[in-house]
Amino acid sequence: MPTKIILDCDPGHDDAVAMLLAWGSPAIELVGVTTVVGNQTIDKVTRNALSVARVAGIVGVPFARGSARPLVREIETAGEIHGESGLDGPVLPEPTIALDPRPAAQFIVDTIMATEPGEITLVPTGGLTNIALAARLEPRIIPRVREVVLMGGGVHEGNWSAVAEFNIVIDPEAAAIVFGAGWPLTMIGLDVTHQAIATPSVKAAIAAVGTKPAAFVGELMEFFEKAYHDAQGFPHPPVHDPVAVAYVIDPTLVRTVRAPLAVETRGEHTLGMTVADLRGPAPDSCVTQVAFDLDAARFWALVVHALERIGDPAQ
Ligand SMILES: [Ca+2]
Repeated sequence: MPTKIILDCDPGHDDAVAMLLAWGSPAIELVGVTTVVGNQTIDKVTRNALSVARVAGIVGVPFARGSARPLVREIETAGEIHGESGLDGPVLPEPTIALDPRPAAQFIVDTIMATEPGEITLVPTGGLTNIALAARLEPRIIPRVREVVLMGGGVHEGNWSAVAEFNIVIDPEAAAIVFGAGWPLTMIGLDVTHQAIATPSVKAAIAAVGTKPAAFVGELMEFFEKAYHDAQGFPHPPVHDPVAVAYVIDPTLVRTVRAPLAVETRGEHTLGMTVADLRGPAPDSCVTQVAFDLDAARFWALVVHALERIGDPAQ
């Protein structure tokens, strides 16, 4: 049985790859895509999600628009990494599917309450605003969620500050709610996603798929490479978000360590830091874990396989 996921995202180049991986994998049933302010404004990332859906031929999956701003803080976007549109590089086709009328948090609540306990895995790859709002709107979802597998944070690395990662630091209060909710939670942070590098051989393998969606990913990676090089000095870009989806497909792709996790919401220099307590074995009550090493070859093979399965959808 494929694992049912809701992908909560802010496309975003790596979010787009995460969507394609989720849609193309036989191990995943994509039951919804929700959008959240992050890499760009909610209008832009929502339009981007719908454009990616058209590229990938995603049909029969509800898309719901989420929060336009973080819980407490002002909006902070990542134009230097993702461009003015949030998905600069390829031509983005006009969306053809209509949004679900519900706000994302309500959609998440309704979907979880309408399915069996333990059926839905939440995969947030943006700020955690929608997920925190859903947990507050209907706390009964918390014990019903199978697991939260999020891209965000890092134990030994930051990218938006010395110690904080973008998805966490743009809405640290929401992250604190989600990390502390009590549901099983796996943090796919920078320690592992900085190993998901789109190297020249990875790009060649994607190009060799020879389809329009694969070419679309190639164009995304071309922009992403230049942006990551100019902004953060990477020779080739780390493609963070699909690692969270890949973990759901095959947890053996990463090494995880159970550890209590907390989010810094007040630090003068450490706002948005994810603090993992790695001092010895985690207590039995600990429901959180953090990912470290990635089997990058098998990860990219999953992405290529998903693109092969998607093929060239009718437009
Ligand atoms: Ca993202």
